Formats: sequence, C-alpha cells, structure tokens
Amino acid sequence: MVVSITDTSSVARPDAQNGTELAQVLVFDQDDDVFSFAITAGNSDADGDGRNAFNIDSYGQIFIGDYNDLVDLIGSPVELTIEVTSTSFTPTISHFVEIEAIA
Ligand SMILES: [Ca+2]
Repeated sequence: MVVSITDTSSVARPDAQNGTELAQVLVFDQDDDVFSFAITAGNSDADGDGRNAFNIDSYGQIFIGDYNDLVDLIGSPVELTIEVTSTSFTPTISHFVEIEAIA
C-alpha cells in the first residue's frame, strides 16, 4: 500500500463553508485491501458542539467539518494526522492547515 496526499498543506479561513475541500489522501493498493480513513491527531472541537473542525470522508477527502471551530486556530498551523486503516497495516500521513483571519 502506498499512501500519498494531493497537498501537504492548505489555508482555510473562518468564513469558509463546511465541506470545503482541503486535500485528498490517495491510496494505491496492489492487493485491493479494504481500507478506511480517520483523522487521529490534530483535530479539535473548540465550540463543543460535537462537530470537529476537520473531517475526512470514506474516499480520503479532507474537508472543513465545522468552520466555527476555526476562529480559535488562527495563527497556529494545525497538523492533522490521517490514519489509513487496512487489514495489513495502518500507515499515516500528515496535512498542515494554516488558518487565516478574515480580512
Ligand atoms: Ca465544533
């Protein structure tokens, strides 16, 4: 299994819409293993509404899950650790998000 990502970093702003794509994790697997994606570190739910700032779907697309959480992240780049779970092993890959203030 080879894991890569379209963008190692991205920039987001607190006025972004939920669902805005930041990057895509790509998996090449010769054995056609079944695999799944999870953000295992770096995520947060600053406003405590049960929705994390970032999310990843079953296709490996990383997107904004809750723009309300981004305000608290302005100025300090966030490192998200994405874990790819498969039957054989669980590689990880990082994606950095810089949160810009709304101009
Ligand atoms: Ca939240």
